[in-house]
Amino acid sequence: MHPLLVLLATSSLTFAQAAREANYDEAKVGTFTLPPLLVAQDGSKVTTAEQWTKQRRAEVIGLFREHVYGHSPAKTDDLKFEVTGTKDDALGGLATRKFVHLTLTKHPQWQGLDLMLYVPNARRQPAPVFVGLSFGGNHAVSTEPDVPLNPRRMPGLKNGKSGNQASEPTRGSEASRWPLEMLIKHGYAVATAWYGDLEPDHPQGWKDGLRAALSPDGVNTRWQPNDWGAIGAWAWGLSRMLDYLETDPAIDARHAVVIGHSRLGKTALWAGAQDERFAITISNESGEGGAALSRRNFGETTQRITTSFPHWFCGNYAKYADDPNANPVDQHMLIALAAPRPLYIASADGDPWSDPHGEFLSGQLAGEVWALFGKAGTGTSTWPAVNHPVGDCVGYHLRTGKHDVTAYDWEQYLNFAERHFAP
Ligand code: GTR
Repeated sequence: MHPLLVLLATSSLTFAQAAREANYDEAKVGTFTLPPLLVAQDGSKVTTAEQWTKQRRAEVIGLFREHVYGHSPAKTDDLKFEVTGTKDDALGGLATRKFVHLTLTKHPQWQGLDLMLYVPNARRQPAPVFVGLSFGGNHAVSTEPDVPLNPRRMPGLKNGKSGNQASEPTRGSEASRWPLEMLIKHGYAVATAWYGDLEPDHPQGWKDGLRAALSPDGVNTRWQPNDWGAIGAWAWGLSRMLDYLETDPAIDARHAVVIGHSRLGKTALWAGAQDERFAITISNESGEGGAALSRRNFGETTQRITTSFPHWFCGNYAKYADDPNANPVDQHMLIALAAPRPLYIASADGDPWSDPHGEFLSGQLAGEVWALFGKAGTGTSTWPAVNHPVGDCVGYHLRTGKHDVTAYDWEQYLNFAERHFAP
């Protein structure tokens, strides 16, 4: 069985148990003190946008590197893009679809990433673009029969049973999360790739991904506690996708929106925090280790996530499993790293595991950094009712329904992007 399936199979029971046993009672959250966002490490108060930009921002990003996601390597100088297919009448003529194979020529151990790009044919100028990774691969995002199945080892379905290769029954299986036609009709391009191309999602996955390829010791690497984890590798890949998009004349890469759901929402937040070329960041139900405050004992906890998914983070993060209060950061500080660029946080009321209220609070508290730039964040300190989107530079909604990405979510993201990208 594929190691990912083994992981899921072996952890699902404990997982269900953990989910049942987690605290879902607001009255039992208790009190906690968050690390101050606007006090620099030398004790000085940060009161201007300039102080934030020149001093505090770098400190906060450094803390996240050291204690949560690890330090990622800089961009390498060997990125190669090869267009492997173009179809100018995709989606019934609405879009041009392109496949681009990204590799690192000096790091051939990494097999590379297959970027799938849909660009609206009706555009009069280069198109703004949503950039995000998928759980199931390009053939799962699109229903089009000529999108190649991912050739790599990945969880798939063969004759209705789990297999190690992608197969036809999984085609379009993630399409409801990627409403390509809707986005194309609104004038947006969509660039996506399978996250497993960057690193397969299991504790040993790094050996078959970017992290081993970029490390001098390859699969024999002994990771230091502040070295990057899988989220770091996935986020690094999003930046390389943007490197390609900057070279494509059909794309307006200055209007790139990085988006992700759940663990890939955590990834989008980390990518948007580090790479300021992303004009907007969107977190869809990213939960613990994403938008939700770690110090709030509600739903998933640092203890739980570092036990189930240790490979997502740097080793140091596990130090805070028993005491998130000892962590020098909390997630409102991650949200703040997007400022002054707009950022959107979405929660769902049927997804208490992600701590919707904690996700809102992060966004609301991060607003003090937007305020330094004379901009408003969520615009309210009251957690809004379901299906009532709020926010200026920090958008937020709590949708009805389960942990998923739905058309409702995308409608809000389109409104938000259109509002902020309007000339
Ligand atoms: C869960 C995990 C969450 C979230 C989710 C997902 O099992 O506990 O933090 O990331 O997976 O990515 O679907």
